[in-house]
Amino acid sequence: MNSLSEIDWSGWKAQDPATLVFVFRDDEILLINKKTGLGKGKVNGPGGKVDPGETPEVAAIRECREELDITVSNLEYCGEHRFQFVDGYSIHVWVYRTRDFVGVPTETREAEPLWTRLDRIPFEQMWEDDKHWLPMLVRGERFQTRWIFDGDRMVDYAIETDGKIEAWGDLPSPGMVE
Ligand code: 8DG
Repeated sequence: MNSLSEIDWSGWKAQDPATLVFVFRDDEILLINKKTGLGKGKVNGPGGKVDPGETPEVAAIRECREELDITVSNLEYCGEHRFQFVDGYSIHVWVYRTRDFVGVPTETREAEPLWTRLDRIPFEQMWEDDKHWLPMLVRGERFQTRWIFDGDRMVDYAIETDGKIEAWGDLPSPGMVE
């Protein structure tokens, strides 16, 4: 499988539902060094699989508690990713952002917190797709995406946006570390 067109997306259902949360503070974004699970060793946002009976939003809040010991609120829906891996695994990820949280992000068994300047996001340490959509999330541009991955390698993708932008004001553009 090496192209999106080989998949019947209308009947596609992921094996796992999951979430990602991006917390903002001034011109910084809260990332993590992910220590367990899918994407272990990469930089990412907090998040994880949705448990049976949970909504994605409730799962997102729980994962921020479990991974960083913070309580997030006022989550803004940013979009959804549909990931199909060539080995058959699939995961559907609901993505949120917020500026509201209580507590100090603290290292746990699952994650080490990394407050990161928006112009210093380390895309080379992240999943290959993130550089395509994280700037959209920072701008407040909603997305619906589909990706094919062979392990860590991105094989094909499509990004749709409804053109609606929910801007938060003058945030710097995400940039690469030199
Ligand atoms: P476990 O139950 O398996 O131990 O852990 P979990 O914490 O519940 O789940 P997880 O393995 O951490 O879930 C995978 C996380 O990785 C989830 O937050 C979604 C996220 N994720 C992908 N693919 C990509 C990607 O390409 N980019 C980014 N930024 N995140 C991704 O699954």
